[in-house]
Amino acid sequence: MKTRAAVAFEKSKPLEIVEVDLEGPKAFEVMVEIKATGICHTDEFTISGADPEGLFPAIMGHEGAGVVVEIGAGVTSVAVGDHVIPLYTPECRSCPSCLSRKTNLCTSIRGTQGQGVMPDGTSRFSYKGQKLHHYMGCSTFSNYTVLPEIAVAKIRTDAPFDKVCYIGCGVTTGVGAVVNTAKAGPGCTGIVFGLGGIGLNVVQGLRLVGADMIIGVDTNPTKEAWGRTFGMTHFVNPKTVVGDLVAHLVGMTKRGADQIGGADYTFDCTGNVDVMRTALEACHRGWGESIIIGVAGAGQEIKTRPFQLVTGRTWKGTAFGGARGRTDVPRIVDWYMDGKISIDPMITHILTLDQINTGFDLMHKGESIRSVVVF
Ligand code: NAD
Ligand code: 022
Ligand code: ZN
Repeated sequence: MKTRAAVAFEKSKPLEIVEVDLEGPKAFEVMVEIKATGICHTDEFTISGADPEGLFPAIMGHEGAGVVVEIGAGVTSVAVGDHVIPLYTPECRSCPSCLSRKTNLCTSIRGTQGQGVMPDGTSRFSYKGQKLHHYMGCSTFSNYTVLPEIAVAKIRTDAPFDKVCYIGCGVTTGVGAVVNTAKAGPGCTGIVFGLGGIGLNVVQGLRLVGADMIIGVDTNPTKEAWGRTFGMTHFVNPKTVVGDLVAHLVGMTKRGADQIGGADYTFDCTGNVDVMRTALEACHRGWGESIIIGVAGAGQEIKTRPFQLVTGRTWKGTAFGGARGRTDVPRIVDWYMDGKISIDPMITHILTLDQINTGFDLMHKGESIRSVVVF
């Protein structure tokens, strides 16, 4: 069949909106009509050519929501008409990683996903006879896409596509980093570095678990109001701090008779390796945990003095907020529908597929939190 898609034909070129050919789902695959998709940094990272693993031509997009329109042989977990969110981190429930219960990084289709093809090694997309690559196993910048059955989460049918698509990446990453990776609880203190589309979701995750103090750190002063909307209690702009930023943050979080400062949990949501060091050193000696969410540029390295870890701080990282997609994503949709988390104000721009390149411009200018394309 034919479907409209935004295609990245070459690196660092604007996406072209064209009609592409899409083959139907093979065994254990499903075809999904994408109703809405968010535009995320990783799409931009790959399109720009900065991603050394980027493949072209390809159909990007990994933050979508839609409806199953066709199922391949052997598919049992979803049916035609089901509402789903595509998962760039699948959940097969049978590989060693899924069975370990220690990680959400399912390995069952990892190799082919990274090569931009379906698990059988072929692509379902083509344009004028030329193969197009899938992207992060999702390719949500297409009105119709094909995914492995294990890479879709079935969600309730009353959830609005143009909001819950954001649960496909940003919301789950931020909220999940707090709930799954940090396992933060009531009364904790947290520092969130970078109040963008991810950091604001970390802030609301901390509010959800009942944190006492939620400090937001951003070099852009307009982010203060954004942070407060989602539960941030204190704001720090590193540009206006006199002296050492770590000392300033530790000073703000002094508690107890010994007056040792530092947060229980800190989160890097910038992807900047210098910020990652600050985040580690701003967590509490003895038990503080610093969680890296931001994706740094290719070849970047992090550093700190070993003393920081010897004195009991823990450095962690998280992918997709540690969420097991098919299990956790439907619950996060419920949290949204029950008003436990909010999404609507973060979706600052709604675009048509033809306007998708504008979404990337808005991201560059820092004018958007999230732009969503509605098909
Ligand atoms: P964003 O651009 O919306 O937000 C980044 C924020 O950081 C901005 O508000 C910016 O002003 C602020 N910032 C930049 N430099 C800073 C500094 N030195 N100190 C303090 N603040 C600073 O980006 P986003 O959508 O929130 O994504 C953040 C990061 O998370 C990206 O690197 C993205 O690739 C990554 N990410 C990771 C995962 C994962 O699973 N680990 C998933 C999604 C996104
Ligand atoms: C999503 N991300 C950033 C912004 N939006 C993002 C990028 C990469 C990862 C997670 C989220 C990520 C962390 C660890 C891995 N990836 C490797 C997982 C593994 O090896 O099992 C990652 C993922 C998918 C892809 C590449 C890297 C891909 O499909 N190409 C989850
Ligand atoms: Zn993303």
